[in-house]
Amino acid sequence: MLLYEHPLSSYAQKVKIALREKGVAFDLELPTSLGASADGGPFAAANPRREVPVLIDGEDRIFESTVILEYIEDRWPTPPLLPKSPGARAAARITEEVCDTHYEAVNWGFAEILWFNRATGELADSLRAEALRQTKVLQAWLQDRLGEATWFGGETFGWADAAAAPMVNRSVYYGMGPAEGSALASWHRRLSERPSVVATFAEFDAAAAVMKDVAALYAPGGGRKREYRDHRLEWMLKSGGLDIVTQGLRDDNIRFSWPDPA
Ligand SMILES: N[C@@H](CCC(=O)N[C@@H](CS)C(=O)NCC(=O)O)C(=O)O
Repeated sequence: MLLYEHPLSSYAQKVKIALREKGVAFDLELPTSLGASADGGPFAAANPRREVPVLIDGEDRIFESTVILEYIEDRWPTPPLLPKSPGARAAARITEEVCDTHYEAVNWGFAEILWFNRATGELADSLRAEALRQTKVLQAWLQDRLGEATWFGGETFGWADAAAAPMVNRSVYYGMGPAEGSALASWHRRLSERPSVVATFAEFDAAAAVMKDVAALYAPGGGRKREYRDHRLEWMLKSGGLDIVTQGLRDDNIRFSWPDPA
């Protein structure tokens, strides 16, 4: 079992938490071609989008973190991460969907400034302020779904917890975590004690500590391109970062999703 991943990827973290909850052994590999224009190699062959995570299980090569999570649940049903009732299963999937699209895009946008230096001065300030404002909206939405429960699904840690964990933890890392004393803050603290999450967050912290060096590869002339796709691209545009996109096109250090233009 091999997982192509990046330790900072919230999608990869969600998958690692699920595998670890189920006690499945796996190897981790950061694809050397991630962000590079070269598209050869087994990673690109497994996922034409050239995005992590990708799970390789014998002949099965699975990309898209939600599809991977479904595969994990089918292949290793015990302990289940999805609840039993159709309504509760749908609720867990909705939490995941919102985290993967809306919340992740905000976290990504903040990192474009923090790590990838895509804006300075007033533009950076206004994008950071916008990220903070939107983070509060998303945390209020999550808090409402959590209510007073221990986990998003009630008594048992599950699907929605695995999906929301990397998102909220990233906000905490940014200094934009849930308000002290809130139910969401207590949930984050509880979560951070689970072995599956401890391991996954430790990998995140180690990678975040060297991120400034990695970012140089994505500077103009560095040879790597950041992927500006769907929700992330929308975040940049709606939050006031249109100039960042046009500058990235001029510098040729952003890319859109597959298939690549000629
Ligand atoms: N919808 C995909 C999104 C995966 C994704 O965007 N992964 C990012 C890392 S967080 C990536 O690999 N980007 C490719 C790149 O930056 O070149 C999923 O859920 O797996």
